[in-house]
Formats: sequence, structure tokens, C-alpha cells
Amino acid sequence: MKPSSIKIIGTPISHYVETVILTCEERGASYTLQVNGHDTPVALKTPDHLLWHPFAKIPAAEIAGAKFYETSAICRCIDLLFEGTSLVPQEPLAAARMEQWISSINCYYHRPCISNLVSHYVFPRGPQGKPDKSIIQAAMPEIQAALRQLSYAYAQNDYLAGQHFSLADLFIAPIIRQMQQTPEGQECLSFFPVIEEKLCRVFGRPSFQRTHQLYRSYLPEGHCLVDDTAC
Ligand SMILES: N[C@@H](CCC(=O)N[C@@H](CS)C(=O)NCC(=O)O)C(=O)O
Repeated sequence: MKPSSIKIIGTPISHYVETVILTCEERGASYTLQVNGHDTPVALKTPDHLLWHPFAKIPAAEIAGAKFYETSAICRCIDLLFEGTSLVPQEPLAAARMEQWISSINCYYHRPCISNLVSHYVFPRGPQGKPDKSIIQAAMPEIQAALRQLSYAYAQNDYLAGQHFSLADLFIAPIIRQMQQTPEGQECLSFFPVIEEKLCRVFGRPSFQRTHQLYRSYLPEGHCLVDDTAC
């Protein structure tokens, strides 16, 4: 079955949405974005949004007429539907390693690295409209512990699943790229240089460059990310 264009619900500011876009880009799937306040609005937390995602999160997607939520499920579906090199290793141990990393990223990276760090620079809510440094500082031990594990993995292999570029790398790359735009993220990453060394090859892929461009174009006014002049 060759699906028609994939409809992605959510803004590319979300690293999870970026992962879905990256998967489409890598697998040659055409897609459209429905972003709250931009093209066709599906407002977050509204009854409309709940029809797409019962827990009011992004992303959600429509693929071949079926609605899905959960990034991993969406990316797996896209990977299976399109011809060409799969982003899921065939070899069982490598496939399990990929799965381990996707689950770890959801459980141990998203909250400290994004909710407690990056999102405070994207949507500053502290004094004088600046990031709330107390929340960020409190998250640093957990962020360091997470990056340490990631650095062990990238020190051993080129990709998280071993020699096979996989969905796991597409889950972590947008998180690390977003962390690079915060002073605390930059500092913490400087202690684990192998992470950026290995991820450079993902950042350099045309899929990533297109997706990151899209991410930048949706950043809100007043954000405090460091490699931009907005703050
Ligand atoms: N388990 C979900 C997590 C999705 C998620 O947490 N998305 C964030 C954006 S990065 C979100 O919707 N945040 C809005 C909120 O929590 O209110 C997945 O894998 O897709």
C-alpha cells in the first residue's frame, strides 16, 4: 500500500514532531503539517485536539486514513509503509537496542532535557521574562546522568543501535540540537564531546537540515535560545 500524504498534527518546535518529520524526510514520505495558529489550526487542549490525541499531546498523525498518536508508533508505521532502507535494524539485538533507546529517551531524557531546560528558553516564564534558572539548575544532575549514558553508547558505536542508523538517532538528535541552544546545555554537552561528534553526521543530513530550518521558523517571538538574537 502506498499511502497518500501524511498529515502531522503539531508544531515542529516539539522535538517529537521533529522526529516524525525527520522520519518522513528520510523515508521519502510526503507530509503536511497542521500547526496550532499557523496553517490549518488544531488548537492544543481543545475538543478538536482531543479527537487526535486523547492525552492532549503532540504529535498525532493521519496515515493512510488512520489516526495515530505516540511518536514511536507513528514513525514505525511510516518506516514500514515506505520502500527503501529501513530505519529499523533487521538484526534482533540491534532492533532491541534501538527499542531500549527510544524507551529511555521517552522516560529519562524528555523531561529533564526539554521540559526542565529547553522549554524554559523557548517559552521563558521566569522573572523579567527570562528563563527560570532555579528549575533549570535543579534539573542539571538528572541531565548530566542522562548525557553520561548517551556518551557511553556513542563512544562504543557510531549510532545508538550499533552500526545501523535508526529511529533511535532520530529521537535523540533534535533533543541534543535544541540543548545546544541553551547555555546550560552547551556546558553540559562540553563534558561529553563524543555525543556531538557522533551526532554531527545526523545534523549534517539533508533531512535534519530541512527539519531544523522548519523548527527555527516556528520559534515564538521572545524566546531566549542562545544562537539567536531574540534575547
Ligand atoms: N509519549 C508521547 C509524548 C508526547 C509529548 O510529550 N509531547 C509534548 C511536546 S514535545 C507535548 O505535547 N507537550 C504539551 C504538554 O504536555 O502540554 C509521544 O511519544 O509522542
